[in-house]
Amino acid sequence: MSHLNPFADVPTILTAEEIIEVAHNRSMRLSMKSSLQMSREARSKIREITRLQEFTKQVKAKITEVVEEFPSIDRLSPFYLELTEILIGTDRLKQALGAVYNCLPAIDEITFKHTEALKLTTDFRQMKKTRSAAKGRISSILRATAPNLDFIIEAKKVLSELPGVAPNIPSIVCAGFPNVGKSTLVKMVSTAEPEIAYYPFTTRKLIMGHLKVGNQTVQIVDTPGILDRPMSERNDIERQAIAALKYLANVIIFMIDPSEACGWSFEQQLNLLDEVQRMFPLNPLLIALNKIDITPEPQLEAARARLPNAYEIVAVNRIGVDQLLQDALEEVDLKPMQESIDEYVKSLSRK
Ligand SMILES: Nc1nc2c(ncn2[C@@H]2O[C@H](COP(=O)(O)OP(=O)(O)O)[C@@H](O)[C@H]2O)c(=O)[nH]1
Ligand SMILES: [Mg+2]
Repeated sequence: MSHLNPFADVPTILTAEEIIEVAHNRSMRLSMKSSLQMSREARSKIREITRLQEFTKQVKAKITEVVEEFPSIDRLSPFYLELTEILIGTDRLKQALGAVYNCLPAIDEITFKHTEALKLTTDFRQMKKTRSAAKGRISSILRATAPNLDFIIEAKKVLSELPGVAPNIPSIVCAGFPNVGKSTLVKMVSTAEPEIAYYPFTTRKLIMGHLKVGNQTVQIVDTPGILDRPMSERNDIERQAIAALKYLANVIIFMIDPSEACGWSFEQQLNLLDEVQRMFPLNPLLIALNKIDITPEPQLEAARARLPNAYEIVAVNRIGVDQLLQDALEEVDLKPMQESIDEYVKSLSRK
């Protein structure tokens, strides 16, 4: 799934010092084939010009690669855009990328001027000095933008660890307290072993399963540690990152264990349901009462009375599960999705 994350394929980005070192080594390793008839001066001149140009070529290639291989911020899908904003800051990131790119004209100019100077020099010691001076000045430009490169490197590291989600496949997100049966449901309905992806906070994971409902592929996402405890226990960044799930969740299935075997009271579970509903006011949400096989009748009756529209399922035995999924999928509005697919296809032809 990692290829679905637009940041996963960004090649390794070098620090300013690494770029300088690579470019230096390449330029000094050049072996010059020069004719024996050439004077020492002429040989020296060719050598120093070639070295300088190779140095510049390497530096520019590395810089250009950073900017061109980095996903265009403006074309990110809303899920990644919002997480980039929360975790990195899109303005700061754009500014860093722009600053790195803006080094190019100055580097060209230094190279041009020093190459012209080299052409006019007749003293071969002076040639070496001129070449060295040019490399020094280019290195200074790189060092001045080192904090930008470091920032981009860090951003890439953080963003490439985000889960890979397919923006155009309907997604069902499971929420509910620990042990209510979310993983059981996801494993039960997924056609293959669900994949695990890390969510912004190192200990949080998204578990992504895939299934077919009719002829439609759907992703189902289990969110251990994410939507399973009260929001009041969370810091701002965590809350925001969780809110980014609104772009992912075409439907939320909120699971409740009325048997309370999970270790949480029915009341506690209703409170979390309320919070999740307030957190995702626009996402359709279906409520599933799970473990009805072990729920005593009075408790089940009480749950039904409070949640008359809830589905009743036994995730371990797949009882009621297929109806729940079918109805969940009906909540997914496929039209906007088709529009975003069209938009994506159009953006490809604009590229
Ligand atoms: N009796 C019964 N046990 C269930 C059912 N669904 C899940 N469980 C059990 O509940 C426990 C917690 O389930 P799990 O899927 O890990 O919960 P999660 O923490 O929400 O992912 C496991 O021991 C499951 O086997 C069910 O429908 N009936
Ligand atoms: Mg689980």
